[in-house]
Amino acid sequence: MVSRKQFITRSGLLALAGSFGIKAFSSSRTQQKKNPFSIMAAPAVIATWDNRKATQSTMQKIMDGKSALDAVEAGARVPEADPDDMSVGYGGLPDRDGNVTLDACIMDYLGNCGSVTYLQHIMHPISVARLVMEKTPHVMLSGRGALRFALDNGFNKENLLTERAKAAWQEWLKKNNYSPEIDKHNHDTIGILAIDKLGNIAGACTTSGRSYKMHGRVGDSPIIGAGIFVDNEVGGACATGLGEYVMKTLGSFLIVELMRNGRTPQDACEEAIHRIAKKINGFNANQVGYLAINKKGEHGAYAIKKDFSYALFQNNENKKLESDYYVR
Ligand code: SD4
Repeated sequence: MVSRKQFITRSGLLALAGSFGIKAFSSSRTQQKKNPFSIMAAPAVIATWDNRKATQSTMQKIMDGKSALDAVEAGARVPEADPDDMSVGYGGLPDRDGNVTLDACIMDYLGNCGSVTYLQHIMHPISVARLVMEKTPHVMLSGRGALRFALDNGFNKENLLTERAKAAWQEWLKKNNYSPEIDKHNHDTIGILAIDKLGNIAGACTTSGRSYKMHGRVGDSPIIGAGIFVDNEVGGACATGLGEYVMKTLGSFLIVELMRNGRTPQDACEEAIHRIAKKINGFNANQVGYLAINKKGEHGAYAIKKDFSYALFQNNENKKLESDYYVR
Protein backbone atom coordinates (compact mmCIF):
# COMPACT_ATOMS: atom_id res chain seq x y z
CA MET A 1 0.00 0.00 0.00
CA VAL A 2 1.18 3.49 -0.73
CA SER A 3 1.32 5.72 2.33
CA ARG A 4 -0.07 9.27 2.21
CA LYS A 5 3.47 10.66 2.43
CA GLN A 6 4.69 8.36 -0.39
CA PHE A 7 1.64 9.33 -2.49
CA ILE A 8 2.30 13.05 -2.07
CA THR A 9 6.00 12.58 -2.89
CA ARG A 10 5.27 10.44 -5.97
CA SER A 11 2.58 12.68 -7.33
CA GLY A 12 4.82 15.68 -6.70
CA LEU A 13 7.59 14.04 -8.72
CA LEU A 14 5.17 13.14 -11.48
CA ALA A 15 3.90 16.70 -11.61
CA LEU A 16 7.48 17.94 -11.77
CA ALA A 17 8.35 15.49 -14.56
CA GLY A 18 5.14 16.46 -16.35
CA SER A 19 5.99 20.11 -16.19
CA PHE A 20 9.44 19.41 -17.64
CA GLY A 21 7.79 17.36 -20.37
CA ILE A 22 5.44 20.17 -21.25
CA LYS A 23 8.27 22.69 -21.18
CA ALA A 24 10.41 20.54 -23.45
CA PHE A 25 7.50 20.09 -25.83
CA SER A 26 6.46 23.73 -25.97
CA SER A 27 10.01 24.92 -26.61
CA SER A 28 10.75 22.35 -29.30
CA ARG A 29 9.67 24.71 -32.09
CA THR A 30 11.90 27.50 -30.99
CA GLN A 31 14.86 26.00 -29.18
CA GLN A 32 17.80 24.51 -31.06
CA LYS A 33 18.33 20.84 -30.34
CA LYS A 34 20.92 18.51 -31.70
CA ASN A 35 19.13 16.14 -34.03
CA PRO A 36 19.81 12.43 -33.54
CA PHE A 37 20.46 12.13 -37.28
CA SER A 38 23.03 14.89 -37.23
CA ILE A 39 26.53 13.77 -38.22
CA MET A 40 28.02 17.05 -37.00
CA ALA A 41 29.48 18.32 -40.23
CA ALA A 42 31.39 21.53 -39.76
CA PRO A 43 29.24 24.58 -40.46
CA ALA A 44 28.74 25.23 -44.15
CA VAL A 45 26.74 27.68 -46.24
CA ILE A 46 25.97 27.44 -49.95
CA ALA A 47 24.00 29.87 -52.12
CA THR A 48 23.00 30.24 -55.75
CA TRP A 49 24.92 32.72 -57.93
CA ASP A 50 27.72 34.88 -56.63
CA ASN A 51 25.90 35.74 -53.43
CA ARG A 52 29.07 35.85 -51.31
CA LYS A 53 27.82 38.80 -49.27
CA ALA A 54 24.87 36.64 -48.29
CA THR A 55 26.96 33.56 -47.46
CA GLN A 56 29.19 35.85 -45.37
CA SER A 57 26.25 37.14 -43.30
CA THR A 58 24.87 33.64 -42.97
CA MET A 59 28.15 32.21 -41.70
CA GLN A 60 28.57 35.15 -39.33
CA LYS A 61 25.27 34.26 -37.65
CA ILE A 62 26.33 30.63 -37.35
CA MET A 63 29.64 31.62 -35.81
CA ASP A 64 27.70 33.80 -33.36
CA GLY A 65 25.94 30.62 -32.26
CA LYS A 66 22.66 31.22 -34.07
CA SER A 67 20.58 28.47 -35.66
CA ALA A 68 20.76 27.61 -39.35
CA LEU A 69 17.25 29.05 -39.60
CA ASP A 70 18.29 32.46 -38.22
CA ALA A 71 21.35 32.31 -40.44
CA VAL A 72 19.61 31.62 -43.76
CA GLU A 73 17.02 34.29 -43.01
CA ALA A 74 19.80 36.82 -42.39
CA GLY A 75 21.57 35.70 -45.58
CA ALA A 76 18.45 36.01 -47.73
CA ARG A 77 17.82 39.51 -46.41
CA VAL A 78 21.11 40.71 -47.92
CA PRO A 79 20.10 40.61 -51.61
CA GLU A 80 16.51 41.52 -50.66
CA ALA A 81 17.73 44.92 -49.45
CA ASP A 82 20.26 45.41 -52.26
CA PRO A 83 18.92 47.68 -55.05
CA ASP A 84 21.63 46.40 -57.39
CA ASP A 85 20.36 42.85 -57.19
CA MET A 86 17.66 42.99 -59.85
CA SER A 87 16.18 39.55 -59.19
CA VAL A 88 15.37 39.83 -55.51
CA GLY A 89 13.39 42.19 -53.27
CA TYR A 90 14.08 45.92 -53.50
CA GLY A 91 15.33 46.75 -57.00
CA GLY A 92 13.89 43.55 -58.48
CA LEU A 93 12.68 43.71 -62.08
CA PRO A 94 8.89 44.03 -62.26
CA ASP A 95 6.26 42.00 -64.07
CA ARG A 96 5.17 43.10 -67.56
CA ASP A 97 2.75 45.64 -66.00
CA GLY A 98 5.44 47.27 -63.87
CA ASN A 99 4.62 45.63 -60.50
CA VAL A 100 7.36 44.16 -58.33
CA THR A 101 5.87 40.93 -56.94
CA LEU A 102 7.95 38.77 -54.65
CA ASP A 103 8.09 35.06 -53.78
CA ALA A 104 9.97 33.49 -50.87
CA CYS A 105 10.06 30.45 -48.62
CA ILE A 106 11.98 29.11 -45.65
CA MET A 107 12.31 25.65 -44.08
CA ASP A 108 13.90 24.53 -40.81
CA TYR A 109 15.48 21.33 -39.55
CA LEU A 110 12.24 20.11 -38.00
CA GLY A 111 10.42 20.28 -41.33
CA ASN A 112 8.54 23.48 -40.42
CA CYS A 113 8.13 25.75 -43.41
CA GLY A 114 6.58 29.03 -44.47
CA SER A 115 6.09 30.78 -47.76
CA VAL A 116 4.74 33.93 -49.39
CA THR A 117 3.84 34.36 -53.03
CA TYR A 118 2.92 37.40 -55.10
CA LEU A 119 3.77 39.70 -52.21
CA GLN A 120 4.04 43.39 -53.08
CA HIS A 121 5.57 46.40 -51.29
CA ILE A 122 7.49 44.47 -48.59
CA MET A 123 11.27 44.53 -48.72
CA HIS A 124 11.86 41.33 -46.76
CA PRO A 125 9.51 38.58 -47.93
CA ILE A 126 11.77 35.96 -46.35
CA SER A 127 11.00 37.33 -42.90
CA VAL A 128 7.28 37.33 -43.69
CA ALA A 129 7.61 33.69 -44.82
CA ARG A 130 9.26 32.88 -41.51
CA LEU A 131 6.39 34.48 -39.62
CA VAL A 132 3.87 32.51 -41.68
CA MET A 133 5.75 29.43 -40.47
CA GLU A 134 5.90 30.51 -36.85
CA LYS A 135 2.64 32.39 -36.30
CA THR A 136 0.05 30.70 -38.47
CA PRO A 137 -1.17 27.14 -38.90
CA HIS A 138 -0.45 27.47 -42.65
CA VAL A 139 2.49 27.08 -44.99
CA MET A 140 1.71 29.68 -47.66
CA LEU A 141 0.07 33.10 -47.84
CA SER A 142 -0.43 34.93 -51.14
CA GLY A 143 -1.01 38.36 -52.57
CA ARG A 144 -3.26 40.70 -50.61
CA GLY A 145 -3.56 38.28 -47.69
CA ALA A 146 0.20 37.99 -47.41
CA LEU A 147 0.51 41.78 -47.55
CA ARG A 148 -2.12 42.27 -44.86
CA PHE A 149 -0.39 39.68 -42.66
CA ALA A 150 2.95 41.46 -43.14
CA LEU A 151 1.49 44.88 -42.29
CA ASP A 152 -0.32 43.46 -39.25
CA ASN A 153 3.05 42.13 -38.08
CA GLY A 154 4.85 45.44 -38.27
CA PHE A 155 6.39 45.38 -41.75
CA ASN A 156 6.35 48.68 -43.65
CA LYS A 157 4.83 49.26 -47.05
CA GLU A 158 7.53 50.48 -49.44
CA ASN A 159 8.02 51.26 -53.10
CA LEU A 160 10.32 48.49 -54.34
CA LEU A 161 10.56 49.64 -57.97
CA THR A 162 13.85 51.50 -58.29
CA GLU A 163 14.50 54.00 -61.08
CA ARG A 164 16.96 51.55 -62.62
CA ALA A 165 14.47 48.67 -62.67
CA LYS A 166 11.76 50.98 -64.00
CA ALA A 167 14.02 52.16 -66.84
CA ALA A 168 14.90 48.55 -67.74
CA TRP A 169 11.21 47.64 -67.81
CA GLN A 170 10.35 50.66 -69.97
CA GLU A 171 13.10 49.64 -72.38
CA TRP A 172 11.71 46.08 -72.46
CA LEU A 173 8.20 47.44 -73.17
CA LYS A 174 9.42 48.88 -76.49
CA LYS A 175 9.80 45.35 -77.86
CA ASN A 176 7.51 43.60 -75.43
CA ASN A 177 9.11 40.29 -76.19
CA TYR A 178 7.91 37.75 -73.64
CA SER A 179 10.71 35.24 -73.80
CA PRO A 180 13.45 36.61 -71.62
CA GLU A 181 16.36 34.23 -71.40
CA ILE A 182 17.39 33.39 -67.88
CA ASP A 183 21.14 33.65 -67.68
CA LYS A 184 23.87 35.01 -65.49
CA HIS A 185 23.12 38.57 -66.57
CA ASN A 186 19.54 38.77 -65.42
CA HIS A 187 19.36 36.30 -62.56
CA ASP A 188 20.51 36.32 -58.99
CA THR A 189 17.60 34.67 -57.16
CA ILE A 190 19.01 33.43 -53.94
CA GLY A 191 18.51 29.88 -52.75
CA ILE A 192 20.59 29.35 -49.62
CA LEU A 193 21.30 26.31 -47.44
CA ALA A 194 23.19 26.25 -44.15
CA ILE A 195 24.42 23.73 -41.60
CA ASP A 196 24.90 25.21 -38.13
CA LYS A 197 27.20 24.27 -35.25
CA LEU A 198 24.74 21.64 -34.03
CA GLY A 199 24.72 19.99 -37.44
CA ASN A 200 21.18 21.14 -38.18
CA ILE A 201 20.22 22.33 -41.64
CA ALA A 202 17.85 25.03 -42.92
CA GLY A 203 17.11 26.60 -46.29
CA ALA A 204 15.64 29.78 -47.73
CA CYS A 205 14.82 31.09 -51.17
CA THR A 206 13.73 34.59 -52.23
CA THR A 207 13.15 36.24 -55.60
CA SER A 208 11.28 38.82 -57.63
CA GLY A 209 10.77 35.99 -60.10
CA ARG A 210 11.07 35.83 -63.81
CA SER A 211 11.50 39.36 -65.11
CA TYR A 212 8.56 40.85 -67.03
CA LYS A 213 6.44 37.84 -66.12
CA MET A 214 2.67 37.80 -66.63
CA HIS A 215 0.93 39.64 -63.83
CA GLY A 216 0.12 37.06 -61.16
CA ARG A 217 2.71 34.52 -62.27
CA VAL A 218 4.36 32.66 -59.39
CA GLY A 219 7.49 30.58 -59.86
CA ASP A 220 9.22 27.74 -58.07
CA SER A 221 11.04 29.81 -55.45
CA PRO A 222 8.23 29.88 -52.82
CA ILE A 223 7.18 26.27 -53.44
CA ILE A 224 8.48 23.89 -50.81
CA GLY A 225 10.04 20.97 -52.68
CA ALA A 226 10.68 23.08 -55.79
CA GLY A 227 12.66 26.20 -54.77
CA ILE A 228 14.08 24.49 -51.69
CA PHE A 229 13.72 21.34 -49.66
CA VAL A 230 15.40 20.34 -46.43
CA ASP A 231 15.33 17.09 -44.50
CA ASN A 232 17.56 17.01 -41.46
CA GLU A 233 18.12 13.26 -41.86
CA VAL A 234 19.59 13.80 -45.32
CA GLY A 235 20.49 17.32 -46.39
CA GLY A 236 18.98 20.08 -48.51
CA ALA A 237 18.65 21.35 -52.06
CA CYS A 238 17.71 24.61 -53.75
CA ALA A 239 17.05 25.85 -57.26
CA THR A 240 17.38 28.85 -59.49
CA GLY A 241 16.50 29.49 -63.10
CA LEU A 242 13.27 28.97 -64.98
CA GLY A 243 10.76 28.10 -62.28
CA GLU A 244 8.40 26.32 -64.64
CA TYR A 245 11.01 23.61 -65.28
CA VAL A 246 11.70 23.24 -61.57
CA MET A 247 8.01 23.03 -60.65
CA LYS A 248 7.29 20.45 -63.35
CA THR A 249 9.92 18.14 -61.90
CA LEU A 250 9.84 19.18 -58.21
CA GLY A 251 13.61 19.41 -58.38
CA SER A 252 14.68 20.17 -54.81
CA PHE A 253 12.52 17.42 -53.33
CA LEU A 254 13.80 15.03 -55.98
CA ILE A 255 17.42 15.81 -55.10
CA VAL A 256 16.87 15.26 -51.38
CA GLU A 257 15.12 11.96 -52.07
CA LEU A 258 17.97 10.84 -54.32
CA MET A 259 20.44 11.68 -51.56
CA ARG A 260 18.28 9.76 -49.09
CA ASN A 261 18.76 6.75 -51.36
CA GLY A 262 22.50 7.08 -51.20
CA ARG A 263 23.36 9.37 -54.10
CA THR A 264 25.98 12.05 -53.57
CA PRO A 265 24.83 15.69 -53.74
CA GLN A 266 26.62 16.06 -57.10
CA ASP A 267 25.06 12.95 -58.55
CA ALA A 268 21.61 13.96 -57.28
CA CYS A 269 21.85 17.45 -58.86
CA GLU A 270 22.90 15.89 -62.16
CA GLU A 271 20.01 13.45 -62.08
CA ALA A 272 17.54 16.31 -61.45
CA ILE A 273 18.86 18.19 -64.50
CA HIS A 274 18.70 14.97 -66.55
CA ARG A 275 15.07 14.65 -65.50
CA ILE A 276 14.35 18.12 -66.94
CA ALA A 277 16.18 17.19 -70.14
CA LYS A 278 14.15 14.02 -70.47
CA LYS A 279 10.73 15.42 -69.63
CA ILE A 280 10.65 18.96 -71.04
CA ASN A 281 10.69 19.65 -74.75
CA GLY A 282 13.05 22.42 -75.72
CA PHE A 283 14.52 22.46 -72.22
CA ASN A 284 17.84 23.85 -73.42
CA ALA A 285 16.29 27.22 -74.30
CA ASN A 286 16.56 28.07 -70.63
CA GLN A 287 18.67 27.76 -67.55
CA VAL A 288 18.13 25.90 -64.29
CA GLY A 289 20.81 25.49 -61.64
CA TYR A 290 20.63 23.22 -58.61
CA LEU A 291 22.68 23.14 -55.43
CA ALA A 292 22.66 20.46 -52.77
CA ILE A 293 24.42 19.76 -49.51
CA ASN A 294 24.30 16.63 -47.39
CA LYS A 295 24.70 16.13 -43.67
CA LYS A 296 28.38 15.40 -44.05
CA GLY A 297 28.85 18.85 -45.55
CA GLU A 298 29.51 17.51 -49.07
CA HIS A 299 27.97 19.65 -51.76
CA GLY A 300 26.91 19.36 -55.38
CA ALA A 301 26.02 21.79 -58.18
CA TYR A 302 24.74 21.25 -61.69
CA ALA A 303 22.97 23.32 -64.34
CA ILE A 304 21.41 22.97 -67.76
CA LYS A 305 23.86 25.44 -69.26
CA LYS A 306 27.17 27.08 -68.67
CA ASP A 307 27.54 30.12 -66.41
CA PHE A 308 25.77 28.99 -63.28
CA SER A 309 27.93 30.24 -60.45
CA TYR A 310 27.44 29.75 -56.73
CA ALA A 311 28.95 30.75 -53.41
CA LEU A 312 30.27 28.29 -50.84
CA PHE A 313 31.43 29.24 -47.35
CA GLN A 314 33.16 26.28 -45.72
CA ASN A 315 36.42 25.69 -43.82
CA ASN A 316 36.88 29.45 -43.25
CA GLU A 317 36.76 30.24 -46.95
CA ASN A 318 34.03 32.11 -48.81
CA LYS A 319 34.42 31.16 -52.47
CA LYS A 320 32.72 31.76 -55.78
CA LEU A 321 32.56 28.53 -57.81
CA GLU A 322 31.34 27.61 -61.28
CA SER A 323 28.94 24.72 -61.69
CA ASP A 324 29.35 21.94 -64.22
CA TYR A 325 26.52 21.74 -66.78
CA TYR A 326 24.64 19.49 -69.17
CA VAL A 327 24.43 21.21 -72.57
CA ARG A 328 27.87 21.28 -74.15
C1 SD4 B 1 11.49 32.00 -60.96
N1 SD4 B 1 13.27 30.60 -60.20
O1 SD4 B 1 10.67 32.82 -60.56
C2 SD4 B 1 12.84 31.97 -60.32
C3 SD4 B 1 13.77 32.82 -61.12
C4 SD4 B 1 15.20 32.70 -60.78
O2 SD4 B 1 17.31 33.61 -60.78
O3 SD4 B 1 15.68 31.78 -60.19
N2 SD4 B 1 15.99 33.64 -61.11
O4 SD4 B 1 11.25 31.23 -61.89
